[in-house]
Amino acid sequence: MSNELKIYLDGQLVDKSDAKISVFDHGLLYGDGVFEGIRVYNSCVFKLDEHLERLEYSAKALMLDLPWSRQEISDAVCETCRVNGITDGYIRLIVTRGVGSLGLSPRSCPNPSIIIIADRIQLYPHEYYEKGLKIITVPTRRSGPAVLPPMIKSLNYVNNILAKMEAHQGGCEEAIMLDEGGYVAECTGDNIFLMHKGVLLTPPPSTGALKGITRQVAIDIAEELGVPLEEKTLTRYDVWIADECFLTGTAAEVVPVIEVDGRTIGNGVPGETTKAFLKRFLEKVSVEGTML
Ligand code: PXG
Repeated sequence: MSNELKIYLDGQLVDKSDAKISVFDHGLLYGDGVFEGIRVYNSCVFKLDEHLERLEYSAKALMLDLPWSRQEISDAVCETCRVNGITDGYIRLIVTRGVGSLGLSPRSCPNPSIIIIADRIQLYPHEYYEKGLKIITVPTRRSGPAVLPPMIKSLNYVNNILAKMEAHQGGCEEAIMLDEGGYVAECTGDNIFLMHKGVLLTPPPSTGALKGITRQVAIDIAEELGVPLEEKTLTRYDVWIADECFLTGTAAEVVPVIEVDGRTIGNGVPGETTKAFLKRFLEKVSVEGTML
């Protein structure tokens, strides 16, 4: 056995260098497929069931029949972590439409493929959490439910990649994407929260955002900490005048934002509520989850 990372590919654990899929896979040809980004903390997979439910919903929306039960996928995720000795890391679970002929139709793809990568996580620089992020609003809009429902976590991320590049061009690491109506949707890979006059605000996911698993954790924390929460349509103005702002996502966890579009948020340092949420989040991930 080599000491290479093992990748789960259609029921087999194969060396990273052998983990290859066909150039005729519609996941590659058309971005036809779904994925999840999941974290493992302290030998427990955080919110695994919630991620697998969202994967099932994304697949259902794309009429992609998953030939594996939730338990089978869950077991495969845990096994992939175990064989690689990943106790704290990042899991990328991908289901592609599978191999077919050229042409959009998924009818030529009888068998979806499943890929599970479990690797060590590249953590964001510590200073993001200490000092907070500066972000900007970018021109690329999040697609609305009439175009490509943003709740589907599909392999089509070019919309978000355009926004990410616009963020970089503006000297920022993250960007606010507006929905088709010009309201705040989310960031390129994170949901957004504001604190204003003691109330926590976040856009409803129905029109322009992914229903983030970490977003739901933040909502749970608000309840635990007794912070009133409103899911409300938000404008850039609401963001500019907020007392605090933070982003949530599996990769980013809970990240403070201290400047948006050149406007200082609050005092220009991570807010007290944001810090309390991050602390509670880190407590939760260290004790909850599916044991490997
Ligand atoms: N919005 C979008 C568009 C996302 O892709 C989130 C919000 C946050 O959702 P969760 O469920 O993670 O709280 C996401 C998640 C990556 C990566 O590799 C991206 C995500 C998650 C993990 C890793 O860039 N996106």
